[in-house]
Amino acid sequence: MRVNIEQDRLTHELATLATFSGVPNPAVTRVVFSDVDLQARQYVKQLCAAAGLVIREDAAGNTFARWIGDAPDLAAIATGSHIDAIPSSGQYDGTVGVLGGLEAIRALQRSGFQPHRSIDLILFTSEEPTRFGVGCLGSRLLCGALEASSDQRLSDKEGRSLHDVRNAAGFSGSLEQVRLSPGCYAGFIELHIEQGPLLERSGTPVGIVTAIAAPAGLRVQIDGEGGHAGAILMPQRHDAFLAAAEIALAVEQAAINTGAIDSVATAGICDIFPGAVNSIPSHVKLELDIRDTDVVRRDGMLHAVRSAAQDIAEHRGVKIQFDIVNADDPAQCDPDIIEAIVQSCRQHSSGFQKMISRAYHDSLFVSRIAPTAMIFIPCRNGYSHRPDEYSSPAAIRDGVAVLADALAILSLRSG
Ligand code: HGY
Ligand code: MN
Ligand code: MN
Repeated sequence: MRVNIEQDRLTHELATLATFSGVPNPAVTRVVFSDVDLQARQYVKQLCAAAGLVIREDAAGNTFARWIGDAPDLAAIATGSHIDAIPSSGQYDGTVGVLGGLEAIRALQRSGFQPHRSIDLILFTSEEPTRFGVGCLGSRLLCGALEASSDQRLSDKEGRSLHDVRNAAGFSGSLEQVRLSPGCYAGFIELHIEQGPLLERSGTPVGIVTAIAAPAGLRVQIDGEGGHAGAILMPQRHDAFLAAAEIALAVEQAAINTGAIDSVATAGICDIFPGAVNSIPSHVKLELDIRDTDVVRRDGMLHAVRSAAQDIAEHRGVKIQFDIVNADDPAQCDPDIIEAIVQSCRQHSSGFQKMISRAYHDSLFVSRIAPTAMIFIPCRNGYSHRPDEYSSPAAIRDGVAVLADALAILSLRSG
């Protein structure tokens, strides 16, 4: 199938979506259920409606836009990603998979293709951990990796529960209804920027993801003793921030000590209380991100960091509370879905390389209820989660074309 991707239209739509942001362009901040997120959702739904797709939203805000096939009772095929964006990030993370997925559907429509299995475009709620501390909120709920009781358990920095925030955003109903059963989809493909430099370095237009690394998120609360920065002498101090600093260095060391290049660990959030230059930090909240393609190595890093923290607590005379927010298994992508993407690359005589994803994605959880794989496209210097994140219109066009034909291949597969 030779589909024709309307590159300029898609470029314009991505640029328009980027204007729904809490910070000035080119940076994007779009926290889930914020006003700009709701405006962005509205914009995407308008585009889906204009393409004649049938739209439904679940109680968590996952949004499904369906192109009904001539076998509506067969399990559908789906594509999609997220539009929420971490503070001061870029315009392409997630959005390429949502608007690119829509353009893939529109290109198939324009080509006269008639889907057998229906094709869904999914906008997953809250892929980023920014507001509620855990990533992939919507896809976790869809596959049952997050229980409905998280509705009251999860809250944002203002102490507002997920329940209250999502209801205020117009998403009511029980989270019990969100869960989808295995087999609900016959295949899922997510198009996403690589968020790494490999494809650009090798000059390869398409990455086919075979596995997604295992992420873990931790929240560490450190209680020391505060006091006057001038009056309290060094031997008397129990400085919560210095304990946090040692923990951050232990996190880095844990990743280096595995000896594996796939082990990564980051201390991305450090909130100091009271946060005055002349007051010794009495309390610190540290948030850690630890990942590996190998779950045994990942758990070894968690153990190493936890035991280092115990030593630090002892010799600094502080109290340390460790909470594991999430420690997820890695995902293996489905060989049949991978094969459909390979077939599509061949149809487009597009070069491809198979690779793992070190970033997590909604595919990590969709893979628990549907055969799943991902298409990566190059991004400049591998930059992501920063304002200069960029993927060229041509790279996006090529990724969307491969996605379109892979969806067509899967849609025509009978039961
Ligand atoms: O952090 C991640 O891997 C994803 O970009 N949220
Ligand atoms: Mn991201
Ligand atoms: Mn993403």
